[in-house]
Parts: sequence; C-alpha cells; structure tokens
Amino acid sequence: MPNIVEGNLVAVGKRFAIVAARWNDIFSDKLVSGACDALVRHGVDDDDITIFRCPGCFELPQVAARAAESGKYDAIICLGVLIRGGTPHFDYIASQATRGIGTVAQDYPIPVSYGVLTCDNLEQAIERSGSKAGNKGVEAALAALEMANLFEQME
Ligand code: DLZ
Repeated sequence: MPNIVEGNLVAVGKRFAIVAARWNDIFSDKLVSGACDALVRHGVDDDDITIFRCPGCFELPQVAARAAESGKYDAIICLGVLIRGGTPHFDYIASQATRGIGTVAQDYPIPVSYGVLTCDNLEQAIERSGSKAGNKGVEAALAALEMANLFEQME
C-alpha cells in the first residue's frame, strides 16, 4: 500500500484570514458568509476567523500577502467577484488578481485558496454565489482547511 498523506476537514484551533473584495458585494457577501459558515461547521471558532475587506479583486493579493506576512494565520482564503463589462478591464484585473494570488501562495509557507468568480454575466455570478452551481466561498474555505491540515502533516 502506498503511504498517502492528505488533509482532513477538521479544523479545531486553526486560524483563518478571509480576504474579500467589496466590488459586486451582493455576491461577494454571499461568498464570505458561505466561507465563514463552512469553517464554523467544521469546528473553527468564530474568533479564529478574521475578515479583511478590500476595494476590488485587484487588491486581493496585496492584502493576502500582508496577512501571510503577519504569521497570524494557518491559511488564507481569497474571495471576490469579477463580472465582465464592455471593455477589456475585466481581463486585466482577472489575470492580475489570479497571478498575484498564485504568487502569494508560492511565496509564503501557508496555504492560500482561490475563490474568485470570473463571470461573463450576472446570471453566472448568481449561480456560483449560493444557487445552482453552489457557493465558491464554501469551496475555497474547505480547500484552505484541507490544505492547512495537509501542511501540518508535512511538517
Ligand atoms: C475597476 C473594477 C471593475 C471594472 N470591475 C471589477 C469587478 O468586477 N470586480 C472587482 O472585484 N473589482 C472590479 N474593479 C475594481 C478593481 O479590482 C480595483 O479595485 C480598482 O481598479 C482600484 O485598484
């Protein structure tokens, strides 16, 4: 049998930072509440969750890097909602936010999860923030939780 190392979804005592963009807050608020709910239902204490709100997705990596640098958290969950408009702005912000979050994930020794919606329209945002395609905030929270436990086992 191979030796399998994997994280479980029990997170008692772990500390999480949620970094969330305020743009499109009717949707991003749903991602934040979904992420908090998922963490608490898996044993995380409310006091061990800190939510940082920033203006938009472009700012997510900057705040995530500071949170990682602080050493106060076992994992960081990045949340935001980008909705395509009539100009190429969406593509620039989406690629910078994604690249930046990836860079933070590689630069710091704690897991950083990616819960940024990149939607072509409002319907896609509705579907992914708590309706028929689930809630991507929940998924990002569970990924962070599993990864925090995996990293702990790899120490
Ligand atoms: C400018 C902008 C636009 C057009 N669209 C969004 C969006 O759909 N979602 C989002 O999170 N942020 C958006 N922003 C704001 C940028 O992310 C950023 O906050 C500003 O350009 C200021 O740096």
